Amino acid sequence: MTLNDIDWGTWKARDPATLVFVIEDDKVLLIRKKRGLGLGKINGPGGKLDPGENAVDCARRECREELGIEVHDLECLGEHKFQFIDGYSIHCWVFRTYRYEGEPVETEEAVPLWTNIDQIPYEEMWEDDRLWLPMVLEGRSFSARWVFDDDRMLDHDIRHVEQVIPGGPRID
Ligand code: 8DG
Repeated sequence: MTLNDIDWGTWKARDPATLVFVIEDDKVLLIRKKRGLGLGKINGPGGKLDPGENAVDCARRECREELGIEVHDLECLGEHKFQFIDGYSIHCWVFRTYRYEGEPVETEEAVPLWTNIDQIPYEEMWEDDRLWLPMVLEGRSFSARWVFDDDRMLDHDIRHVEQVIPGGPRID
């Protein structure tokens, strides 16, 4: 299966979701995920939108639930359309911020990992992350489409865009 096998004009994800990258000095706040999709991998905090919730509210809630921090001034820099060949799909908005309150703590969902921006452990992350996380860290906006077989990347396309509009309230 490739990107061309999908009708992107009518594509709608099963689940809308978010990812957040908090930056402080030369470090970015990553997590080791203890449950959910991508269990065991290193990622940014984030997760699926709840019914009625918009992407910004979801991003803030996930940072609170996974790490116990309050994030502010979220800047939406990227959008991912992930299609898995088993039929699952997820539409993920990616945020960056330099402002947060509290100290990240381990929770039932995640272990916090302050990571040097030049030592990001891509080998322990989703296969696609090395292709777009540098853009987030540099503040370049993008829109990307991906085809995955489980956690194996089959096809992809990344475009630079002027602006990314975060997803509105989830309606189930
Ligand atoms: P749960 O624990 O209640 O089941 O779920 P959740 O916390 O609401 O959601 P989740 O399973 O953690 O949501 C999946 C997260 O994984 C979401 O933040 C988007 C993210 N994600 C993918 N694919 C990829 C990928 O290829 N790279 C990165 N970095 N993140 C990804 O779904």
